[in-house]
Amino acid sequence: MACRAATSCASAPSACVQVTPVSGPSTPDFTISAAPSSISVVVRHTDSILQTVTIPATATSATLSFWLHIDTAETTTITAFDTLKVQIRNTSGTVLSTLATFSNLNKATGFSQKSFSVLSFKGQTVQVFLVGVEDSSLQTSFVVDDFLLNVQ
Ligand SMILES: [Ca+2]
Repeated sequence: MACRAATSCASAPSACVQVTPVSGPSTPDFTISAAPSSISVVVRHTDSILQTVTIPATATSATLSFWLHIDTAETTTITAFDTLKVQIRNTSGTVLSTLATFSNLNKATGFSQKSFSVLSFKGQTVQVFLVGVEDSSLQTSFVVDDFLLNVQ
């Protein structure tokens, strides 16, 4: 992936300009700083997905659930280098609540189901927003599937 190529730029700075930023939201994917004697490259890879939903005002329960699998090349058991945030945002994109933050520390075999009450947003149209951020080395994959919003 792009991170690998950019990481190797430390030893071949001229190659850095060849790296094409991946698509993503407003935050820059690449920060490049140069000093007289060195060039350092920091790669920040951000991906996000969202789904806009309306939770009926008459709801008596509203549960968001999905399945999540995390695999990573990170070996630390202490530091969250790569994160996935599950958020509720308004339709302007302002974060109303961060329901959970997962990271490389949560790596596991197989999928597990996560669920959150979103009843407090009844009567509103909101975005279910997932944003994953990786640092410059060692990939982490946040794999999500089977989103459900169960309203009663
Ligand atoms: Ca990483």
